[in-house]
Amino acid sequence: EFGDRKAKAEKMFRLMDGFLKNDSISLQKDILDHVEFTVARSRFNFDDFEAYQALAHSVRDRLIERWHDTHLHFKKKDPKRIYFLSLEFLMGRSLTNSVINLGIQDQYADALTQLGFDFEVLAEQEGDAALGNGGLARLAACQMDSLATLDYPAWGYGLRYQYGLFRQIIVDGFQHEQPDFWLNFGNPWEIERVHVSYPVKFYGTIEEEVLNGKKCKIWIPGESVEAVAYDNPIPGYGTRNAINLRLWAAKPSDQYDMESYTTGDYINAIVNRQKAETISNVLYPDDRSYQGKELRLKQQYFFVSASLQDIIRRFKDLHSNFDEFPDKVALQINDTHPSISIAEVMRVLVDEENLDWSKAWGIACSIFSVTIHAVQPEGLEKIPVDLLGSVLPRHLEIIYEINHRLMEELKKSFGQDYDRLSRMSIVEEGAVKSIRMANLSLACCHTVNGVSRVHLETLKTRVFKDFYELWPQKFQCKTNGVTQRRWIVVSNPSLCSIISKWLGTEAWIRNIDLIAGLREYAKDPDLHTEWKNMKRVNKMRLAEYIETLTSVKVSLDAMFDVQIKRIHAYKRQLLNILGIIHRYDCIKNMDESDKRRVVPRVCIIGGKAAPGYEVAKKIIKLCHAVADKVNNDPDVGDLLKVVFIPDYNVSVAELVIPGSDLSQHLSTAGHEASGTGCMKFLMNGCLLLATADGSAVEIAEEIGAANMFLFGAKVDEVPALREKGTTLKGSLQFARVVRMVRDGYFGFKDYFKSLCDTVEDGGDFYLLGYDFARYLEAQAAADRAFVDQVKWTQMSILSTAGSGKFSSDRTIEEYAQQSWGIEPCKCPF
Ligand code: 6GP
Repeated sequence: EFGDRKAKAEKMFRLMDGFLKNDSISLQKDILDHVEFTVARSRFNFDDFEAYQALAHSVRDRLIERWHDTHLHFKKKDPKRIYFLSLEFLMGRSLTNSVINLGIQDQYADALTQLGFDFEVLAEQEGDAALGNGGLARLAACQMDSLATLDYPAWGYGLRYQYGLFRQIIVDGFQHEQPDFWLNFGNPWEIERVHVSYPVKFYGTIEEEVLNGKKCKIWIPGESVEAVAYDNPIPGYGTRNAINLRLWAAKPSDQYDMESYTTGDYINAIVNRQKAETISNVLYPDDRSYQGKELRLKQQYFFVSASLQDIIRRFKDLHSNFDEFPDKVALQINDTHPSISIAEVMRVLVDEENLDWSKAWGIACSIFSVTIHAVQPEGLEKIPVDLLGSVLPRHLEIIYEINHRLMEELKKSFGQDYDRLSRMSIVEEGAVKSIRMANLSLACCHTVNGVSRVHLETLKTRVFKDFYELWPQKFQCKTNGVTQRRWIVVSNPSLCSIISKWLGTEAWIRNIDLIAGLREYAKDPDLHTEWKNMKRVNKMRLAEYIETLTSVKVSLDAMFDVQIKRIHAYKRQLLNILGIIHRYDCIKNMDESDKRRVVPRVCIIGGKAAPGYEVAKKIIKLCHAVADKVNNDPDVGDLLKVVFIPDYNVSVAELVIPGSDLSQHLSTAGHEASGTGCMKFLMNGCLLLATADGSAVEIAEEIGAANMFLFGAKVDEVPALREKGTTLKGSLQFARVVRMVRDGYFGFKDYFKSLCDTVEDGGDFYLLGYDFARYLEAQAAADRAFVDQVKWTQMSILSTAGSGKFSSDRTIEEYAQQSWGIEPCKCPF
C-alpha cells in the first residue's frame, strides 16, 4: 500500500512539474495566468490594482506550497504544538513581507519590471488587515512572524472580523469614524476552508442526568452558530516553514432556529439565520473597556470554542488518552480576552470526555499560560454573572466550581483572612455580581507573563499581589519584542542594506544579536555619510506623504519629531501638545537673532481615539487647533510645523518610523505595560525621548541612558506625588500654556475647558504639571544634540546597534523555553 501511495505521489509531482519555479520568466507567466484566470481580465488590458491582485495570487500559490509541506511535516513529527489564542491580530499588509520572507523579492521586482510594472507601486494597492486595536494586536502579529521564522510548530487562532478597526476621518479637526470594509476588494491572503467548520452553542438550560450510575450535567443549548475557518499562511524568513493563522467567521447553522421553519415562519427564520453572522462582524474599537457587552462575550466564546474543537480533533487524530494532552498541546492566551477557554476545556473534558474533575483540572493547569498587557486593574475584564449565566450557563457553573475549590485551597494557606479571599475570588460580589476573568486565568495558568520588567513588578506588587504571594513561581517577565523583518527589512530597505553591508552578512535578519556589531563603526565617517543619506531619503518620502495628506510643506532640515500611538490620557499626547505651545510661545517672543538659534522642528502626531473616549477626541482637536495657528503664522515659518497624520495604521507606521529623527513615549511612569512602538523607532535609529516606563527602562540599559532623552517622575515616585494632590503645582510655564488654551488662544474655548480641567485644579492624575519642566529640559537636550550632527548620527547608530534585545525572536525563544516547553520542527527543503 505504501508503494502505491509513493508511486501516486511521484506521478502527481511530475504532473505538477515539481515545485513552483521562481525565475523571472516563470513568475511573469504566473502573474499573467492569474490576470487571465483569477482576476479574469485580459492579459493585454489590466490596471495597477488588477496587477496587484494577480501578483498577490501568484505569491499566495508559493505560500500555500510551503504551508502544505509544513503541515505535512508537523503531522509526521507530531511535536508539542503551541496554540496562540488572540482576539486581535494587527497584520497590516502582507505582500512585501511575504516575498521577503519567501526570499524572492528581487525575482518578483525583476519580473514586474519586465511586464512594465513597479513592485512598490503595486504594493501600495494593498489595504491593511486591521483586525486589532493597538499594542497587543500588533505584538501578536510580530510574534507570529517569529514563530514561523524560528520553525516552531505553532498555530494562531482568532476572529475574522468583517469590519476591522474603524477608519479615522478628520473633519474640521474632529475625528469621525468610518467602517473599514476591508474585505470588499477581496483578500488574496486567506484560504476559505468551507469544510473546516464547527458548531458553537449558546444559551439554553442545564439538565441533570444519571449516566453509568454517575450524576452528570447536560447542557441543552438554545442556539447554534457555525464557525468556518479562514486560513492565513504566515511564512518564516530563511526557512521553508509557513505556519497557519486560522481565523473563524460566523455562518448560520442548519440547526439554527429549526422551530421557525417547522412552524412555517420561513422568512423570519431566514432573517434570524442571518443574525448569526453578526458575531464576527465587527472588532470592538476600544482597547481598554468592553465590560458587560453580550456580543463581546459571544465573540470570545465563539472563537475559543471553535479553536478548541479544532485542537482536540487534531489531538484525537493521533492520540486517544488525554493524559498525553499536555505533552502535545500548549495554549497561550493573549490577555484575558480568551480566558473563557479555561472553562471550555473543563467542560469538554468533564462533560464530553467524562474525565473526573481533578484529572481535568490537572490537565487544564498544565496547558495554559497567559500574558497580561494591561496595567490598571480597571482594564481587567469582568463579566456580569447574569450575562454569563444566560449566554453560557454551563460555563458559569464550572467557574463557580473552580472558584469553590480555589477558596478551599486558599483557606488552607490564609485561614480566615476574608479580605484576601474576597480579593482573590473569581466571583466579585457587589452591586453587579461579576466574574473576574483575570482571576480565573491566574487560578489556572502555570505561567503569568508580564511584558517588561517594570510591568512584571507592577503585577507582582500591585495588580496581582495576593496571587504572587501564593504562587511566586508562576510569574515571569517576557519583555516584548518586534520583528526586524517587518520593521527594518520591509519598511526601511536602505537601512537594511547598510546594516548588511557593514556587518558583511544578512544573517542579522534571523539572528538579531549580530546587529550589535554596528557599534564598532559608530564613529566611522563613511558609515555616517551613508546613514545620513538614508535618513534624508526616508524623510523626503515622509515629507511628500505629509504634503499630500495635509498640504503642509515641511523642511527636510528640521528635526522630525514623532508621537504615533493610540490616543490615551496616560500616553500624554497632551503633554506633547502643551510642549509645542510652549515652543511656539517662545518663538513668538524672540527677536531675529534668537530665532537663528532655534532648531527647526516638525512635530508629527498620529493615532486613533476610541469612538466613545471624549478626552482623547478633544486631544485630537487640540492638536489640529494648534496646528492651524502655528502653521499659518508668518513669524514662525519653518521653525515649527505641527502635523496630525490621519488614520494611523500599520502601513502608515512603516512609512513614518524610518523618516523620523526623534520619537516620544510620554506615558506617566507605571502606566505603559511595555510599549512596542519605541522598539520600532529604536531599530530605525530614531532617538527616543521617553519616561522611565515600560520597556524604555530596559532600552536605556541596552543603549546607555546617555543615548536617549529620559525624563520625568519615576514609577516609585508616582503614588506619593499623587498623594500630594492639590499641593502639587506645575511650573509657571505650565500654568501659562494651559491658560492660553483656556483663554481661547487656539479657539474652541468652551470645548477645551474640560480638557484643561483634567490637568489643573488638583486633578492632574497623570502628573503633566509635575513633569512639564523636566519634559521641556529633555526637549532642550534633544535640540542641543541635534545641532551636533556628528554626535546625533552616532547616537542614532548606537540606537540601532543596541536594539537586538527587542526582537520578537528573543521573546518567542523565551516563551518557547520558559512557558510552553516546545521545540523547533523544521520542514526540510
Ligand atoms: C498594550 C499595552 O498598553 C502596551 O504597553 C504593550 O506594549 C502592548 O499591549 C503589548 O504588550 N495593551 C493593549 O494593547 C491592550 O489592549 C488590554 O491591553
